[in-house]
Amino acid sequence: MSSAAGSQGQFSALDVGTLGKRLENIAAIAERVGPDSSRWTVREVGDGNLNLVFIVEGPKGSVVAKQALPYVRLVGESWPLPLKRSFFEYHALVRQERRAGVGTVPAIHHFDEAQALIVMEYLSPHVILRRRLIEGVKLPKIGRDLGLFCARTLFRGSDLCMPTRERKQDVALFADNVELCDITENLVFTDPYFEAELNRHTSPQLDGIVAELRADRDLKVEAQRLKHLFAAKAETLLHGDLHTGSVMVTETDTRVIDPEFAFYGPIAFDVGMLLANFWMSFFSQPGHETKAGEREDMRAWLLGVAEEIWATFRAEFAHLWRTERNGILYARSVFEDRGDSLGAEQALNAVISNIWTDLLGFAGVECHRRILGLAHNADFESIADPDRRAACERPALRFGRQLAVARGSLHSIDEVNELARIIARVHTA
Ligand code: SR1
Ligand code: MG
Repeated sequence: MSSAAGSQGQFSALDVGTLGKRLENIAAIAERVGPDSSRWTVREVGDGNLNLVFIVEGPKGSVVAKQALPYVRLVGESWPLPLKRSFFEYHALVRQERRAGVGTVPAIHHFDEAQALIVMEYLSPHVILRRRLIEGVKLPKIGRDLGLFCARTLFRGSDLCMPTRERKQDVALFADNVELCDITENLVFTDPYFEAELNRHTSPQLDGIVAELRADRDLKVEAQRLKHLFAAKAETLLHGDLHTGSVMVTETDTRVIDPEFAFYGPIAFDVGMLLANFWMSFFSQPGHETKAGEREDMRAWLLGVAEEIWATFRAEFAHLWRTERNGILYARSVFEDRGDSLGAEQALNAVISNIWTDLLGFAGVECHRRILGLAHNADFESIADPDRRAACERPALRFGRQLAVARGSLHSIDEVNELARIIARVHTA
């Protein structure tokens, strides 16, 4: 695997005409795709908010090339964004593969820091998980795979497990991902709660509830407390943008992609973001029905996935707590080595309980920002009829408000799923 050392001069944005020449002399790529780039086919397929993504196919095989642009693609050159996000994505992928296992993220074939270019495994026939959920397709392994991914990456990247010198160096490395954190700090925690310039929502259908939420003092306070937590609790290396658009799937395989928002933050953030996207999918399903009630089964399945993610996360986190708790936190010298295994279990329960309460808050604000902010999600956006879309978005907003404000009194995933069902029934009209 080549690295930043193989960098090829000043940054220039690549296109389908120039990418082949850029890559053909890199042995790791030529071996996979074939030696002569004139025999390659290159397609630009990026539909995300930030980057260029190319599929490169040749006589021997295929790769994906992802290049960061010096601005936010969704908005344009008026919003500059540093290329170094590619560096953080590369380093996050390396750590995630080490912590969650080979085959949980795409394999990396080449990284060119100056060109902000990562060349990686072409995942095929994988598709973006969000797309499958919109189509109403159930994926049998998804809950377990994502629960394990979260537990393993988040536990093993924390002071519960890592040698603290190594972790502190890593905190310093990722602390420079300032601009991507700034996006989250503004778009997730702040902008939805006032009339920020880039906000939009389904209007006029949602005008009433939007005004109500923006005048809701308890909600605003909770959103700012959650932002405080996000900014101040450098607990573990996060993916940082773990939604259903950051996961590629087949029936039998699950890969987490796109960790360019990676930085050291609270364990609960990734899990909360992820669960919020399954709950939003639950609320969006009626908008994709061709006849009433058609997606009831899918909706029940989605709530079941939320349950499975949390159950798997908890069980794996507990397993790692008992077997890999070698960091500076909750030292064995205080508990097990003194014959106090019960003390270690009590501490585990306290840690899990904090993660649970915090993740509900993060899930709540994620539901809000995808409906009120700049970056909406396709679950709702692909419902063309605005009345129908608003009928799905409204209960999701109510649900998000309850998660953010009343999270301290929601004690189990069953209670939260029941809340989703009740709100869906009562607030759809
Ligand atoms: C300006 S970037 C908007 C959003 O896209 C990314 O996927 C993140 O979710 C970010 O918040
Ligand atoms: Mg992304």
